[in-house]
Amino acid sequence: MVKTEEVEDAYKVAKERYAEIGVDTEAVMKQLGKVKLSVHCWQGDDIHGFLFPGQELTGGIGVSGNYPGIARTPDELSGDLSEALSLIPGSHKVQMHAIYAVTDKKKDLDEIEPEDFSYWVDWAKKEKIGLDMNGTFFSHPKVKENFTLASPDKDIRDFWIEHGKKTRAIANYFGKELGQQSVNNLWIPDGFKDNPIDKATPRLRLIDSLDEIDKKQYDEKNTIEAFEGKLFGTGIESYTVGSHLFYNNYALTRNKLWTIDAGHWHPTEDVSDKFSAFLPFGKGLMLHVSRPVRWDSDHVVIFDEALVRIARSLVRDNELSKTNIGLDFFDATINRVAAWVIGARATQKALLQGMLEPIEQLKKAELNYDFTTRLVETEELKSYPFGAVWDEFCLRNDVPVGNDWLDSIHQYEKDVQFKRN
Ligand code: RNT
Ligand code: ZN
Repeated sequence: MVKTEEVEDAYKVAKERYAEIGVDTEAVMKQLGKVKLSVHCWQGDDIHGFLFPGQELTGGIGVSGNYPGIARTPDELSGDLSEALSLIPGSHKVQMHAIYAVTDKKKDLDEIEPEDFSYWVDWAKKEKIGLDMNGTFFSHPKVKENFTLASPDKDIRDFWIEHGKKTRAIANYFGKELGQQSVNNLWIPDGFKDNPIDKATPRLRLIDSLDEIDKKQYDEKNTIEAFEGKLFGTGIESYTVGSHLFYNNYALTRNKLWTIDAGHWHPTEDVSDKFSAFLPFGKGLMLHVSRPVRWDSDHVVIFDEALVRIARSLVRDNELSKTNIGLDFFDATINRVAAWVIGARATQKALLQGMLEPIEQLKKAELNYDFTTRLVETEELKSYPFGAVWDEFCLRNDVPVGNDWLDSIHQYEKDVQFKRN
């Protein structure tokens, strides 16, 4: 167990070191405490949901691994989420997906209503958190040849349009009940494995479908839509209807949010460079913080350079207030509760490191063409004692410091997860 006095002593030293360069660690911890992450429910059960037991995962995404203890029921999933949230400092949100509706009736995706999510709203009230929403446009027989909203078949499009409308009513209910705006994210798999002849018409159909879904007005205090594009999916390599440029333009012209999933780009692209190119024109961003390894593999987010860049850009460019930071990864080779905690804590650490910089000073150096100072200071900052501030932040937020949270996971496995079979 990490000793409290040691954490406090180390923090005192770190506070001094940062004060010397004009960084107020107390103010930074306050700032970090205000950043809500939107933790994705689907890491807990490998994106199965509860509406269609046994349904195969489709849409060109995939989960691998079979670590014991997967959540199989709403109570198991909400229990696991509560356990994860208890190990993540601060107060956050949870992202739902349509397939997580909890109902005794046999309902399809075009029939779900707000009441089918009352289970989650009651749970969120207990946890004192907000909920975000995602439509589920995959893992369903009405996905025809990988097409949904852009399908050439009117009946297929109509089914998914109705689904989209239902998700908006549900997100509106989340916002109303929980008193926090619920972001309703839309991602569809539509696209072709091989080279299409007509790239234009599917996109025009998608525009019509989206406009139809969004016809009804909802109070933005309660909900707003976000649109997530992508480069490709497995089996959908040659053409994606909802590409990045498509949704960038759609979000801009409809005054909605654009979702940037960190795994949806060419591996050498720096997604953090896109925020400041979109935000001067757009309403805001939703992020799906993820980790691609060679492809859109959705590995658990770790404290790596790509994550640090994302966090630094948000902080340095003052974009936190216009950005919803959601997580999106799924790994079944490790404890699923630990996966949430690893990804969330890594994201917070990256934000903290980004905040522990003399940003105004660095901006001044840059304005004065003093690139030597810029490089020296940013390099030296990397070995400043930010870990001591992180530990203090955990201590003050009443969550385990350092590796100590692994003991909680082992205990939870023994008491709860490994008893499931
Ligand atoms: C797929 C998208 C999408 C999904 C979730 C489960 O590539 O990233 O966000 O991961 O809807
Ligand atoms: Zn995503």
